[in-house]
Amino acid sequence: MSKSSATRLNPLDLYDVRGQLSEEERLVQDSVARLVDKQVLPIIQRCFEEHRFPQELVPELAALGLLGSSLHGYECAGLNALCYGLICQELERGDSGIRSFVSVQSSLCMYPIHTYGSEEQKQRYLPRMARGELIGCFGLTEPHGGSDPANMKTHAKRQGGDWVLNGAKMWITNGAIAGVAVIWAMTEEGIRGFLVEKGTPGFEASVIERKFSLRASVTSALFLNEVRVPQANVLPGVVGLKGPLSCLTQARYGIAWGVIGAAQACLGQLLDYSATRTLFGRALAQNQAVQIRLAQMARQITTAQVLALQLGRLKEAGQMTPAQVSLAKWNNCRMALDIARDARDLLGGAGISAEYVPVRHMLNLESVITYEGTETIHQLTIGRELTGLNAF
Ligand code: TGC
Ligand code: FAD
Repeated sequence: MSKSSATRLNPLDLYDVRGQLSEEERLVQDSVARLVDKQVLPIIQRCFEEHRFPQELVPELAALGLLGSSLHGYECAGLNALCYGLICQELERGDSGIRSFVSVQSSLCMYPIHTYGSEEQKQRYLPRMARGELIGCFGLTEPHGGSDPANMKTHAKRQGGDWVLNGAKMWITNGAIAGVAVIWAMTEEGIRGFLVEKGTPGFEASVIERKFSLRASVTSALFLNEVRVPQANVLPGVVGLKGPLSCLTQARYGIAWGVIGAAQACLGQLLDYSATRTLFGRALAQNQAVQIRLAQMARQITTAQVLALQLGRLKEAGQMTPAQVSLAKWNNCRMALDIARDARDLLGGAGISAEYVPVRHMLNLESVITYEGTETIHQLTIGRELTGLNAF
């Protein structure tokens, strides 16, 4: 006997997280969901196949206020932490590459300029970035090892009133399409942030080709060879590793929400597929072994949603800590990757086809679980929090 659909819970939101949202938060979620349904989903698989970031969507993202959405002033929308999370969730339901673009622009470029920049830097960059007229990238990782940014080789030395930068950055989202790069470099005083504009002599970006993951996103290598930057382009408000790490805290928060969207897309498609696929005389979904796997996915998504919701409330109250963010980034990325892989399997041969979303999400999530701190880095961060002992 089947249960009437009227009495059933939303399978992608079993604990009614949406019911916890304010009217404004629901409006933001709905408007981003519409954008994803109308403009992202129809083109994204082809973009992935063609290894192309759909840059034509940037004005649409900007028009909805999604760039620097939680910043105040400078033409930014000033939305709350839950809105930022919901934006990431809906965008990543479309593709991790689109969410990546927004994460980098908002949390990794606009946030440091807003938080650590001079008034002149804020005026010069933020409104154009909010309008999508200027794209940013964030250069922290270096070719010799991204997990340990304290061991940075890229350096900047004072020369007269300027700074001269030398070094290289690797795996940089948006790098080759960015008009401005936030480059973190070692100085005599410690790590500092430099705003390096496209076209500055000695500064080059090259696209990393042949990726199996995040193919609808631009990933680049950056090269700095005697790049001269004026003092006016140094972020005055922070010195030390806490500068870039505080930006990562913002972006990791968004990822903890974003990957829920990828997992929901996989489960949603799998529920439809398993209801109509008939094997051994009954729907695939009518097998106990299959229902257990579906239930497991719903449990994991629900747990991730509740975790993200509480993290958002802590953030809104100004109480969120980096270790709490690490737990959510680790848990939710692992959850989404496991679900994407299992959904791919339950689609059988169809699971490897571009007609279905899980394999694309699965491949993307291999990057998402690696960037912004690998799973191991977040586990060790929790370990340090629990024991007080640094095992890095
Ligand atoms: P540690 O001693 O822990 O900290 C150094 C200083 O930083 C402070 N701090 C933080 N501040 C703000 N937010 C955080 N999350 C912070 N974590 C630490 C800390 O208090 C200290 O301050 P102070 O004043 O005492 O100096 O540093 P450590 O060298 O032991 O490193 C810790 C570790 C391993 C956790 C850190 O290096 C790390 O997170 N490594 C992973 C690197 C990473 O995540 N890279 C990401 C690159 S960007 C990217 O991937 C973008 S993908 C974008 C996309 O496409 O979406
Ligand atoms: P490594 O640091 O060399 O790590 C290799 C392995 O060793 C990992 O499994 C790691 O978990 C493990 N490991 C490291 N330390 C320990 C330890 N102490 N104990 C046990 N295991 C350990 N970076 C940016 O700065 N800006 C960007 O915009 C950006 N975008 C990215 C986009 C994509 C698509 C990708 C894939 C990466 C991006 N990154 C970016 C880089 C990303 O942050 C790094 O890849 C990540 O931090 C890991 O660094 P790594 O690749 O050098 O691996």
